[in-house]
Amino acid sequence: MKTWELNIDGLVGPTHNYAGLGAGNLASLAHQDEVSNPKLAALEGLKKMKFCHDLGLKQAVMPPAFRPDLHIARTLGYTGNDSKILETLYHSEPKLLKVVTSASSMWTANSATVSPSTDTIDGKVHLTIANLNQNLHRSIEAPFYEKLFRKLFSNDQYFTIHQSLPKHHDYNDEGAANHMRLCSSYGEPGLEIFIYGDPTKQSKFTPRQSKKASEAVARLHRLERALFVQQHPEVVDQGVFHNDVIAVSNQKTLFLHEKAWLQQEEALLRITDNIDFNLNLIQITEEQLSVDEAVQSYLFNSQIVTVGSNNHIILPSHCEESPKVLEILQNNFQNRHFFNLHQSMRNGGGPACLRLRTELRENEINALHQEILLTDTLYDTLYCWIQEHFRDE
Ligand code: SUG
Repeated sequence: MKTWELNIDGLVGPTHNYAGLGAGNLASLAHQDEVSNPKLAALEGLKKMKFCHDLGLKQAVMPPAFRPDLHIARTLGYTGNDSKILETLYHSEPKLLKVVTSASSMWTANSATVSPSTDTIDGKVHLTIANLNQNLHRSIEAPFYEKLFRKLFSNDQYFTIHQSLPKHHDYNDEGAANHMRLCSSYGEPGLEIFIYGDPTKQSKFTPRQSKKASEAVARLHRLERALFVQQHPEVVDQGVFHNDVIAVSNQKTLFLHEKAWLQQEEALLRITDNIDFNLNLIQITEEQLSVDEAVQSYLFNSQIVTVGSNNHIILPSHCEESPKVLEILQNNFQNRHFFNLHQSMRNGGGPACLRLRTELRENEINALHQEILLTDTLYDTLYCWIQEHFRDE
């Protein structure tokens, strides 16, 4: 049966803003309090989705979480009607106002971890909602995602949805941003790789993904083959707040920086021992591109996708500004596509952050809630809706 890669991108919400809330996320901290343009942000994201759709990939779009989330403010004892609460927060607790208005559900790579049915013992697709426990503004996304995913993947013949892990720092889980998969081709069983951090090894920033959380997700998903790899503590302190800021995989390809993981050589050996095909390893040295330059350009926060027998790489346009990055790309990828995603990038969200991806068989695609699949008509509708209703400042 035909198998597809499905990318589910989050539509940017109309309250998109720069609040400086992303812990360990240098772009978010650097752009705090700048003026945002929600209309442009939504159009930039939509353009990338349309491109993937036109390329012949399966592309879906997730609605933004309802914001401001005044339910949280009420839980914290604020009373009155919505405008009264907003005004009170503005004067007495402006940080909470930023939290409840954040449009952070756009970064769907953090919404969940998904394992395709080819990898699981019971032959079902498993999806675990991320608790996003580390940042308050992101933790309030979990109930939204849970409700949504239960509707989108509502057929329990094919899909098993797991609730988010306990909200305790031992189980910090930020979803697919710290999860990779290698396989010989779509439709073939894969090796799933979970990347976690160790907070006791950090001096500056706390890692977002815990080992216990990764292990729990692998158990819940009943995986045939899973490996656990630790992020290098130094790169976390340099702004690699998720593994997808320094590594990306697709089918046989693993594209990463040499400093991404602790004991990387040993980790790569474990990977090659667990696969039955030749790994296409593209490992970039510090000399070719420093970790700082990788974080600035977001080179590794790209999407590598296969169309027919060709690999395409979808990159943020920041990458075009660096001769070193361009050289790496020219030497390794034939089909390069650059997207201006400046609005999201200023909050630390590149092409890969904006999408949750998985592989689905034809019958699993057909069992999804069909209205989220991008079509030319849905694109036109969303485009007009954004033009008409989103503010530009
Ligand atoms: O969690 N930024 C997000 C960016 C998430 C990127 N996702 C992946 N790498 N997969 C975060 O740090 C900033 C919000 C603000 O500052 O207004 C923020 O939440």
